[in-house]
Amino acid sequence: MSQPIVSILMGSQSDWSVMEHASLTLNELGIAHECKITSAHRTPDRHHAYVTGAAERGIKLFICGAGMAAHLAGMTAALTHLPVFGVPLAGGAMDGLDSLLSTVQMPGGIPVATFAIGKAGAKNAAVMAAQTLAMSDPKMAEKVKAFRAAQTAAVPEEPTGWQKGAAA
Ligand code: RP5
Repeated sequence: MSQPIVSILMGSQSDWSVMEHASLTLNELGIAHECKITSAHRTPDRHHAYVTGAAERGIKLFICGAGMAAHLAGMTAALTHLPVFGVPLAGGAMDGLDSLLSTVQMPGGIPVATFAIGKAGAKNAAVMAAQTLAMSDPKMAEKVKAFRAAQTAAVPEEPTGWQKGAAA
């Protein structure tokens, strides 16, 4: 097992069903990563210790998913010089709009690159992680190109279920 270079953080076990799509996509791209539950609110000391020790263990960027008052990505960005990708998660009374605004509205100087709410955001954060790593890794660039080509090839020209030739 190679050394993890991407860290996927989430605020709760309840976030895993969405954040696993980031992990699955990193697996598809052959990127070693680790997944941890560290809550900005419920486990602040665990979060602080993990994030501040990550760079020296070889982590190159973070993907952080959280819902409701989603401070996980912002708190991570506050503690590290590494890039932080934020994934707002749905749930609660506002169905993800609360976490989108909590994640994206960072003060100047402490950026969080924020993705779509939910599964698409989790997947895209992983693809963007690969694209970011590919800037200094030609082998990773080839993996990203292969991933994109396979994705394109998997799109059918006609929808399954269409009754071709049926009278209007
Ligand atoms: C956030 O609160 C978590 O990221 C999660 O999305 C949300 C609810 O957490 P649970 O009450 O389900 O543990 O901190």
